[in-house]
Amino acid sequence: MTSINPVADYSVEGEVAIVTINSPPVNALSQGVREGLKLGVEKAEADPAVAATVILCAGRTFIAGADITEFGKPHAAPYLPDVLDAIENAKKPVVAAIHGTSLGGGFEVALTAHYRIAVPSARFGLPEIKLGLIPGAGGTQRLPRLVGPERALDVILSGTPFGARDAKDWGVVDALAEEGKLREDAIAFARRLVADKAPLNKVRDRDEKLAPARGKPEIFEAIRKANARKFRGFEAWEKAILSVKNAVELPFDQGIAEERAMFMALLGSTQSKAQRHLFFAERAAAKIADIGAETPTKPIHRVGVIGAGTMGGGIAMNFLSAGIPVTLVETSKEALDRGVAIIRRNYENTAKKGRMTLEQVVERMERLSLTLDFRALAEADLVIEAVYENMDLKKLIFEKLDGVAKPGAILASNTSYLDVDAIAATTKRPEDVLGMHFFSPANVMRLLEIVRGAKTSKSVLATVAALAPKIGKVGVTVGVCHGFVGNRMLAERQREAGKLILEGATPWAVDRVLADFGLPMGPFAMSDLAGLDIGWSAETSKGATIRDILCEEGRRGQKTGAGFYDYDEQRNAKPSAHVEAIIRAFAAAKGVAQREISDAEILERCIYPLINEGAKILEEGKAQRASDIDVVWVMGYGWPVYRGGPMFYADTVGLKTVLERLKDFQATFGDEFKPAALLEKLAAEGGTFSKA
Ligand code: 3H9
Repeated sequence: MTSINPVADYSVEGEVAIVTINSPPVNALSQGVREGLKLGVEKAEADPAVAATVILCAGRTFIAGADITEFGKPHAAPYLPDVLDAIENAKKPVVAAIHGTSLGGGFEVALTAHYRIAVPSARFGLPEIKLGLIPGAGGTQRLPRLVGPERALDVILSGTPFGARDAKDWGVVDALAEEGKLREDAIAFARRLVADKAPLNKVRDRDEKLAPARGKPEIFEAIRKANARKFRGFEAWEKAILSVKNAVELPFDQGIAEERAMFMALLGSTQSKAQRHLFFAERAAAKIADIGAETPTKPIHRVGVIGAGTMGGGIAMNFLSAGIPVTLVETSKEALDRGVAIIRRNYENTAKKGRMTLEQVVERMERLSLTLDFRALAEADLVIEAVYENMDLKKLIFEKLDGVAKPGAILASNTSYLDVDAIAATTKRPEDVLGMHFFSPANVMRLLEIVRGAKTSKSVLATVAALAPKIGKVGVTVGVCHGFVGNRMLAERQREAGKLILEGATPWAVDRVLADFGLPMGPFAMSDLAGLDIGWSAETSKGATIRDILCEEGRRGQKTGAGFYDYDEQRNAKPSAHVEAIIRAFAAAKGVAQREISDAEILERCIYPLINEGAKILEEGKAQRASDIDVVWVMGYGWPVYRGGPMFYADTVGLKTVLERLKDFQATFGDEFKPAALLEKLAAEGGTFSKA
């Protein structure tokens, strides 16, 4: 074995050269890997003893894509297209031997080889769309030639990997190797190619899967139409469709050139920068400054959940799905029955959609124990309280839990606002207490705010942080403050939205502006969906707010057919002139003058105070880093990924601009807009939140 460079080795077995890439953790296509591949293949070409080449990767995976950390920085030769040319134009067959994940540029390397062999557990995909990109090294031109444009677009637009068996069925790989014997099988495969004088198969020359689609633009139109909602706001989707259409209609070299041009343009776009930022933000969120790998974690074999309402049920499902048994506790049989019926129905619906088998539904339900006896929680390693937001009730529950839970058990509250330290203080073991704030629907939303109390032990925090990915969540560690990170910032937006409608913007205008910005829905549509009467009581309501008036009239949101909007039978929303009149009268009674309000003002009034609050959260150390706040907003509140989260968005707008607008608003509307000191400081230094 000889070393080509620090990340690539070259060896020869019989007549087969093996170029091994070894660049942990994921063999991404850094300069060294590109160089290793090119020099390795060239060496094999020049070596008279060699008749075929195998490209193999060491470690846990084949090449997982371009090196994302290199994006946006000056690029050093050799460039990927030149590497791919060297592979494809080799005169001796090149075989890609694949294990782990062959993604993005890594899959494109494999598609350039003349043959592909993979172990059954290998996975393939073009996830560039998730980074606001399209494949930029031939993926949009070669994959359609192997599997047809529709299936290729399915892979490219979903960004979701597919398995080796599908790859074999679809003609993406030529052979399956035995699990764990990839090297031997790939060498044997290469030897057979030599013995059979097998041709140098170049995917670029294939046409049989493209020909049937030629002259049929309706194929692409149908894909656009079917996904219009999903694609809204994103730049890369349309480019991906266009590029695959090029594969069908243009000569290969022209298709490649166009693909490269679109890829490069997207690489420089704010959208792709935002999505790349989130890729690293999601991974950074898992790291907690003072907690290293040496911090011991506790085993979690059984979880207790207190409360079988919507939240409790959803929380329980996360653990049941991850194979962890759950004891669900309620105070009445009716509540327990209702809760368990919802869990079962949710699973059965998933099964109906084909995303789970009926056996899996049964398995999950069998992991669920139901009880009215609080003492059953004694068996649990982690107990999560999920009753409604009432401090007295939560304190009572934790006091009782303290007497029941086994020593060392983790005691968590799913509170979305309340003081976790005050809750912890009701127990004799505040070091075992923390917040686990799930987002509704808790079985779907990926965010988990992990609320670190003043006394929470490192081991308890490390355990919950490690548990988050096991139950499909991205855990973000936050400090104790009212509403933590997400709801504390949301309150700023809600306050301004409420003020804006009094000042003359309609609820539909506010909702439209925020939906156009890319949020799934605006605050008023959201209130209607959630129900205006959450936390409202008919007995104490005195028409003191617009919400009170609407609820008193029976307009309690979608469920009653009317709220801020009117709803038809299919729950389609229609603006209500009646509500506009209510708001006008209310504003007049309060002495608020109404005026025309521009879309720009609506957006800035709703978004900038939220960003300002994010800056205060950072100042106070309630979030570890600005990117954690971005993760919270993208995963928990539907902030558009192509805008990277509120703090990243502020960076793209420019902190000086955000600061100036806040100061304008402060001068007009008062100190609710007073800029955070951190924002003032960064704006003065020309800094950004990302680099703060
Ligand atoms: C592309 O290929 C463009 C081409 O079409 C055209 C080029 C011209 N680069 O996720 P993990 C790091 S676009 C740099 O925790 P897992 C990651 O940050 C690219 N670094 O592990 C983490 O670092 P740290 C298309 C990368 O086992 C560590 O590796 N490819 C890259 O759960 C471990 O990652 C993709 O989009 C990278 N490409 O999952 C694939 N990938 O430990 C992106 C990972 O410091 N990657 N890192 O936090 C993935 O989807 C997952 O990482 C993978 C492994 C499934 C591979």
